Amino acid sequence: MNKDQVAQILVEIGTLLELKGENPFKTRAYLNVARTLESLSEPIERIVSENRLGEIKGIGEAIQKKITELVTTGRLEYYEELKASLPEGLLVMLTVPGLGPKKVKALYEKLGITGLDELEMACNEGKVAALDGFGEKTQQKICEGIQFRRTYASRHLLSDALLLAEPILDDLRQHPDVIRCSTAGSLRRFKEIVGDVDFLVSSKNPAEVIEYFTTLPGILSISAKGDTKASVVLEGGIQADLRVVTDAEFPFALAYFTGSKEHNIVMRQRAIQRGLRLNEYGLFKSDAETRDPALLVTCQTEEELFSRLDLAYVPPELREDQGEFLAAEQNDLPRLLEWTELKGSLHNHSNWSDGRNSLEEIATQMRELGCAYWAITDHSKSSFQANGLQPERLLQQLQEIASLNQRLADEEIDFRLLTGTEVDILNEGRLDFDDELLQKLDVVVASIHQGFTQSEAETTKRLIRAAENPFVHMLGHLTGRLLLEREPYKVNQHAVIDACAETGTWIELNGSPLRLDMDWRLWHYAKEKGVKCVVNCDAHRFEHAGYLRLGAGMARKGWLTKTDVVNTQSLDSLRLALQKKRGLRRS
Ligand code: DGT
Ligand code: CA
Ligand code: CA
Ligand code: ZN
Repeated sequence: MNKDQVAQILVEIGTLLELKGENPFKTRAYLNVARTLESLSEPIERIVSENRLGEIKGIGEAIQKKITELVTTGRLEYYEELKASLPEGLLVMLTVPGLGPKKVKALYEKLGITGLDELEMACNEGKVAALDGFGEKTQQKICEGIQFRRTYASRHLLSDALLLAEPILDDLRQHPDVIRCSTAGSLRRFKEIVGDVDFLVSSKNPAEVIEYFTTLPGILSISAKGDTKASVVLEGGIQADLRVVTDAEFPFALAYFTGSKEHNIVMRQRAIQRGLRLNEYGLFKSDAETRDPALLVTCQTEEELFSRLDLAYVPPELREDQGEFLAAEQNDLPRLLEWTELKGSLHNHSNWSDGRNSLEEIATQMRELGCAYWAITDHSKSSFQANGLQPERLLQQLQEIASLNQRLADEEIDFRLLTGTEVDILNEGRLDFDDELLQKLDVVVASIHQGFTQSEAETTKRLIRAAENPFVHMLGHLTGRLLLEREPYKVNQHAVIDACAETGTWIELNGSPLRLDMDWRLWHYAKEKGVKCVVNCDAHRFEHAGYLRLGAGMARKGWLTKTDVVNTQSLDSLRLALQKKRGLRRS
């Protein structure tokens, strides 16, 4: 158990004691020791094994014993008992923004509340407001806090976290005491779901930066505030951590706090193999844990750090210990897709089905955005809940798009709408439109929108059958998952990828924040099989064009390059590519 983990348990003990109504002097002692531990410059294991805890100021004998037990056995009897002596729900209540130990204790003792549900009920009945020291306003705040907690818990969509993190990063960047700053953790690695948001700053004046950070707009409450780090709750209930380091430490801390843990482990091993030690403070010429500046191997940037370990720079998205070390050693990392290389999305909706905007509006907007093309793939007739198009309506739409494109051509504008459909894959794998109609369309996306409860074998067969249709260009949102909302349907994705490889069918990477489907973990396999990716917005309104960036980030995480992604091509070569599968079948 490392010092941070020990510190965290000490903090929790302090909180539990406070909940029990222990005297404040005792509870504060735990918090103080936790602080001291966090700022230690040497590993706690060594201090304990050399029996030197007593030399550290402010750690009394009782707490020394507890730390020793934690470090040597990984658990602490006293803590376990303390935890067991209180209802578990009280700790959960503490995670509601605005509720501290004092309030939770009062709610428990006076109203017998031991969990979120009971708390919510009591709020609804006005019982909380009636308590001494609470009142209407507090009750209202608690209600909102419960909602936050429910909705967001500790897993959040990447897009939500990015939306909150980017303005904060901008604010940090502008502060005169900030030398360098970055996001870190899973957000920087572009994981589709993040637990919390991590910020890293280098500064000569950490106190100023911490003060500034904790008062930024968008910060709901402060969970912890120390000399060099702070934890806060952002709007929407997302937790965020800030660490402030010296500028010399910055590249090392950035690599460390970007993770992943698995990636970090290998980095540290590589350092050891070279007679070095790597930690969050630096890379040191030493064969034992240290942060002695005299031993530091200076690196200005992460690039230098990687190079010291005989590695090419590994982009954050690839730091999952999924083969990046082998590739980086051989200088064989792919040049990852840039989102600006995308020339348009091939799966989008208009107000002809369930989208918001008209064809005309879409053409204008996407052209101004700098796209070269944009496919209109409204739903097919069986998706009646999404206002799917009957064949006659689709034919009408083709005419409208043709005349729109004619106007663009007349005005010598380098942009075209492409015609298309997102055709439903029906239960047995038949398509919702017949081949004769599909043949008339520039782009055909085939997706499943119903029958989610079929067996894996059935669903897999459905998708393979759709891929076998010569008029289907790509499969849309392969698993139907809605992140944090709906599980993917059961499907053998590898088998479907194999079928796509055989039939020359592309697979979509749906950039919608809830989908990001097909998952980044499978693209490596698809790429090996030669299956191309299409990064799509599945746009239902203008703003969704931004999903190109999210989708591209996921494509990067899946190791994809420009040539792996179909919609990086110019309109002319895209048209040829769209003809290819159909041509194969005819000859
Ligand atoms: P999350 O927040 O659950 O989505 O995932 P991360 O990866 O952002 O994890 P987080 O926020 O707990 O920590 C950020 C990074 O710090 C993590 O990716 C690696 C590093 N880190 C944190 N704790 C440890 C640890 O105990 N050991 C190692 N090797 N690295 C750690
Ligand atoms: Ca994190
Ligand atoms: Ca964190
Ligand atoms: Zn769809």
